[in-house]
Amino acid sequence: MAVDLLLGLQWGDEGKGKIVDVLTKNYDIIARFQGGPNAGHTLEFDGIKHVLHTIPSGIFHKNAINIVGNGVVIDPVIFKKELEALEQFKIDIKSKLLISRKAHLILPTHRLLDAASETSKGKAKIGSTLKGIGPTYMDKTGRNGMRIGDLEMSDWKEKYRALADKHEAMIDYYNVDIEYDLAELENEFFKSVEALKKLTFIDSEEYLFQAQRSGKKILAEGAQGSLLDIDFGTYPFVTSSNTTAAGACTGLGVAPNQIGEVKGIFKAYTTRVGSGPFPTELFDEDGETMGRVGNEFGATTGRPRRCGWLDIVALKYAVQVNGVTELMMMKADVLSGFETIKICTAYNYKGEKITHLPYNIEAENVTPIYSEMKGWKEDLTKMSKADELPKELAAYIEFLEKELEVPIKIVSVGPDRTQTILR
Ligand code: 2SA
Ligand code: MG
Repeated sequence: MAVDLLLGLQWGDEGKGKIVDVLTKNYDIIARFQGGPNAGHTLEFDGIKHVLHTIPSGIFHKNAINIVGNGVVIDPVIFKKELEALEQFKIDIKSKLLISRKAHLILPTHRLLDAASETSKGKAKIGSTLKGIGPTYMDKTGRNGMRIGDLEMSDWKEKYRALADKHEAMIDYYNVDIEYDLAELENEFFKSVEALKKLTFIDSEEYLFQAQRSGKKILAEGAQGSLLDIDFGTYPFVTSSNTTAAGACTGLGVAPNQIGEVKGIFKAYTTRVGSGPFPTELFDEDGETMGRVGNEFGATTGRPRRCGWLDIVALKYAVQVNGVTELMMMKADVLSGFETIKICTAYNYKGEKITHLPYNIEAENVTPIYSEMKGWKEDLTKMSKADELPKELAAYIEFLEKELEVPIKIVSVGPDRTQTILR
C-alpha cells in the first residue's frame, strides 16, 4: 500500500493542518517526517481553533494513529504544553500518538544557541522561530545529538550534561548579550522529559513497514514549505530539514517506490515569515489587504507574514522537485474584492526573461513579470460546490492548472473544515 504525501509548496503556512484534518478520514495513519515546534498547523472545526506544533494534524480523529517520525526534532517542553492543550479533547494519547525512538531532542541550550546565532548575525539573521531547530539538526548531522531512544537508557542525564556543557561554551563563543537562567530552563526540561516518557516510543520505520504490508493507508504530513527546504529552498534563509518529498523517505523510512500521491498545497497568493528573498512581495495596500483579510500572522511566533501575488515560477519549481500529482489551493476567499489579480509567470533576471527559478532570487537580480486577470467580488466562504465559484475564479484556477500541468482537486474558501470545495 502506497504512502501519500501532503506538502507545502511555498514558504510554509499554506494550510497543511486544515487539509490533513480534512483528509484524515481517508487514512489510518498520519505521520510527521521533519521539522519540529517551529511549525504551526492551524485547524478549525465545531467553532474551535487549535494550533499544533509537533503533533500530527490527524490527532482529532478517533481512529487515526499519529506518528512523530525519526526526521522530526522534539522539544519536550513544548510537547508537554501541546499535550496539555489537548487534554480537554479526551484523546487516548497513549495509543493514538506514537513517537519514533530515532527522533532527535531539542535541548534548552539548542534554543539558546539559536538565539545567540541569530543575534550575532544582526541584520543578516535568518528570522528563525528561535525554537532551536537549526542547532538541533546541526547536532544530528554532526553526530552529537540526543534521541528519544536515549531517554530509555540509564545514562541519558550524563549524555545530556556533556552536550549542554559543550553548548554553553559555544554560546560564550558567540559573545552576544542573551540573558538566561539555565538551571530554571533545565528544571522545566527535566520535568517535561518525565511527561514525555509516559508516551509510547516505537521503532517507527518498522511500525510503518508493517502497516504498509497490512494495507493501512498512510499520509505523511509535511511542515514548513518547499522554498524553506535546506537543499532546494532560498538558502541560507531556509529551515534545517528537507521539507520536500524526499524528506518523507528519510524522515520516516519509507522507500521511494512506496510513495503514492503527492498532494501539493499552495495559497492563492504568497506569504513568507522570516527573512529572505521574496520576488512577488508587496509593500502596498494590496499586500496590506492580503495580510489583514488573510489574518497572516505566524501561528507559532505571532510575527506578521509578508504577503504578495502568486509566483508561478517558484510554484512550478516546487511542483517539479516534489513530483506533485494533485494540487490544493487555499485561501481563495482572501482574494475576493481585488479588481485585478496578478500572477507572476516569469522573471526578468539580470535583463533576461526566464521561467525557471535561478540560483539567486534576491531583489537586485529578479523582477517579476506579471499576467493580469479580472478579479471577483463574491464572498466565497459559504460556497460548497465547484460550480458555485465565480467565473473569474474558475478562470484563475484553469489558468493555474494549465501553467502547472497538475489538477487542482481542492479549493479552500475558509479556515473551517467544512469550507472545503472538492473538484
Ligand atoms: P527555523 O525556526 O530555524 O525553522 O526558521 C528558519 C526559517 O524557516 C521559517 N519557518 C517558517 N515559515 C513559516 N511558517 C512556519 N511555522 C510558523 C507558522 C512560523 C511562525 O506556522 O506560522 O509562527 O512564525 C515556519 N517555521 C520556520 C522561519 O520563518 C525562517 O525563515
Ligand atoms: Mg504554519
